Amino acid sequence: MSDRSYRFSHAITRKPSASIVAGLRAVDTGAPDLQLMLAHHAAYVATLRDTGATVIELEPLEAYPDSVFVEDTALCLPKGAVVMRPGAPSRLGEAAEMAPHLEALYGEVRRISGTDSFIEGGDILMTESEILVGRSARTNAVGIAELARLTADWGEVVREVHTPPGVLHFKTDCSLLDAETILSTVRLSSSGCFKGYRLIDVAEGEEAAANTIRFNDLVLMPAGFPRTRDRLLAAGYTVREIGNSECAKLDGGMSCLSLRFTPKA
Ligand code: CIR
Repeated sequence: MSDRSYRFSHAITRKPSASIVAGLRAVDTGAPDLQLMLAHHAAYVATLRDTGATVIELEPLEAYPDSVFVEDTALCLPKGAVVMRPGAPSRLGEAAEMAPHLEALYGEVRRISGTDSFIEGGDILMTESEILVGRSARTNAVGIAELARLTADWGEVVREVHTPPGVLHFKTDCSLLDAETILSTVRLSSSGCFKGYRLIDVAEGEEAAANTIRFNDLVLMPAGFPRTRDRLLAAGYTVREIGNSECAKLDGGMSCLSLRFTPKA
């Protein structure tokens, strides 16, 4: 067992820019407050660093309102990184902005390049044995097939699954807690896509708590979901709650804010 899916030496984050107020959102519940988002973001980065990891904090990108959500731009694997092709037109250019940072760390960086291929990191859940990719409004079958082709010689197995209708990304509704265990909403796990894994359900009415990250010894989860937090504590996880009110206005959560990896030279 490699623990590749939750033990990492590095993370990349990007500070939110003032243009964040123009970020994409499914439902408009008001503009995010930049100062509060910066404070939450700083707490998130500090928590990643508390685990001993090196966190590379990139400068804000004003031209891309959603660029704080770096997860969507790439998939970092043990043998190399793959630059994504986001399905949101306003986010396409973010992937190219990330590529040089990955090239500085990884020996090999590949790219999703088909003009019909769309795929965002938020739809991808890497486990110990496979890569689950949810088809969604941002990720299509062509993009998933290209990812499978690009990573086959790295020994990766890609499995196409479905993101629930009306949910932004696959990982909006689930996260990996350890090599065997997945935290999920019932609306997602009832599809049967996690057969063979141990499942912990988020509490009913706390669906927004499903997007957590296991990062080394910690589980980072959004603050404000006490029943799901208590389930994680009861299962033995060490939990850190991070304010997420401003990212939540833009459908973002814990996983979206970082790329997590152990670079291979
Ligand atoms: C978007 O709609 O693309 C952003 N407002 C939120 C992206 C969240 N990313 C993620 O779940 N990986």
